[in-house]
Amino acid sequence: MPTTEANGRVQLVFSLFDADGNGVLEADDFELMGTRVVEAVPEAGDSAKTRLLDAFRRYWETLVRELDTDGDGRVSPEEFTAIVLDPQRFDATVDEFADALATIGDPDGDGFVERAHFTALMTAIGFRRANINALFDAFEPVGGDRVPVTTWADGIRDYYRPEKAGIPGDHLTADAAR
Ligand SMILES: [Ca+2]
Ligand SMILES: [Ca+2]
Repeated sequence: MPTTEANGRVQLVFSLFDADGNGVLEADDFELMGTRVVEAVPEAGDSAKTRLLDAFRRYWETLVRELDTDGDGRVSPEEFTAIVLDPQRFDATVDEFADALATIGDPDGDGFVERAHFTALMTAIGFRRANINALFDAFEPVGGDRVPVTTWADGIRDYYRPEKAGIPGDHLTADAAR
């Protein structure tokens, strides 16, 4: 069974990805989200942008494939949670997504994500500013207020791990943060 924290983490993602707020995820939600997130770092290279758009599409395609239903192209919160918190079904997808998202946050390619880029990307996804700052701080930024790309990518992978609790990613679901 996933931890309470893991359920909370992915339920939050569901609510953010449901960009039109109709209670189910559809292909359009992912196109909307992908476009919005890519625009958050205008100076990123085209290959990084394409890679992230592809990662969002694969995220959606994995959901549809794993659902194995009549293919109405709609994913409910329950279906979403069951898939993304099952590493056997979702590991490869989240792996690619994590690397693509963290990499676009490093447009100058020095291996580090600056807070401004991190904040722009996470705001585009829909997370709240206080939670974003708390997460960045939990990654223990180094000189210049930046975190290694790999730290963020690993943090995203952890976010989807069903057995994890008390991780930096839990700062995103904390209501107390202001
Ligand atoms: Ca929707
Ligand atoms: Ca950088």
